[in-house]
Amino acid sequence: PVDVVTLGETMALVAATTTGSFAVGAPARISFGGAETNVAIGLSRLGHSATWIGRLGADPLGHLVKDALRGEGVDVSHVRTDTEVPTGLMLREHRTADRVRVSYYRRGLAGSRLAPADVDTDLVAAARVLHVSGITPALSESARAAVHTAVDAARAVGVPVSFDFNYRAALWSVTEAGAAFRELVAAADLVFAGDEEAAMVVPAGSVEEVAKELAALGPAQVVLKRGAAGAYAVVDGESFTEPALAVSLIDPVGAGDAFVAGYLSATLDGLDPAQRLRRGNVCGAFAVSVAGDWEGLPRRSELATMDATENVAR
Ligand code: ADP
Ligand code: KDG
Repeated sequence: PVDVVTLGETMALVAATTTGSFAVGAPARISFGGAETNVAIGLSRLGHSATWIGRLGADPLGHLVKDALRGEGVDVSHVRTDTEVPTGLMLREHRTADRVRVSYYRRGLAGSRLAPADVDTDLVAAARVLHVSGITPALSESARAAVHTAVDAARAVGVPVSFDFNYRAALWSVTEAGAAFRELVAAADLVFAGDEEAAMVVPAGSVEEVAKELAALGPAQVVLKRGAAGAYAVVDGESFTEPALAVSLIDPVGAGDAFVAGYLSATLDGLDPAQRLRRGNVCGAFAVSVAGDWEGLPRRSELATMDATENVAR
């Protein structure tokens, strides 16, 4: 049995490596990203086993994603190749030094065709944790149904469900997403959200109030990811807060997924809530100070490097 099962959409990525509009001949980096595979890679690097369920096209980008995930040690044996449509793609322009613009080519493409039949419910039922995000239910009716198939399979046998809001405004409205998120919060044991995301489901208020309101919907653990302010959690009615680490911000994309990987890793290791938040913050710090959605994620042996007071270790 696997430690963590997750499902969702992963797309290829073409990211400009200089600032300005896309132009002929401009340099770019080819990679890929997806909230759930970012989490799976983070867990794998920390020594846990992770299976990702998703669809990729039968094309060079599909091969790129699958090969890279396999190289990262993520189990891709449940990935389905969709021969009818291509793999989705994200284009990321560094429009100015401070403004990044992402264009998505995903609607109707392989990842969004995820369906209930793709979910091996026996696999989910044998896992230690099921992790889902709020991106998947926004992709299509079948993807939304796949999430519920996995969540129901986990709940039926008491496998803890982890849910990260991950609201994407390009995919659906706050109202639509809010209703879907509310249902998933009620079904989850562990919920991750940003302050603003949380306010899509419960009345806006202080961090403490918002976390408590979310916990009142059911989950035993509610974690609020707060960027450079670190993270706050309510675990079994008790509050915990941990500051972020002081690092240079290079690329904020993927920080939340890194945090989730760290928090889940510490949970699987049986660590206490403060240590879970701490490992989440360390992984988030690695993610934001390296370019790429997941490339900066730490291996277990590297976790302590964030404690070093010297910049160079030799
Ligand atoms: P999301 O990517 O979901 O919006 P956040 O921006 O809250 O998530 O970041 C997730 C975590 O990453 C934070 O809780 C924190 O641990 C870490 N993090 C984010 N931004 C910074 C930063 N500027 N400095 C240090 N750590 C950060
Ligand atoms: O959380 C980071 C992900 O969002 C990113 O890697 C790509 O899944 C993605 C998206 O929808 O933006």
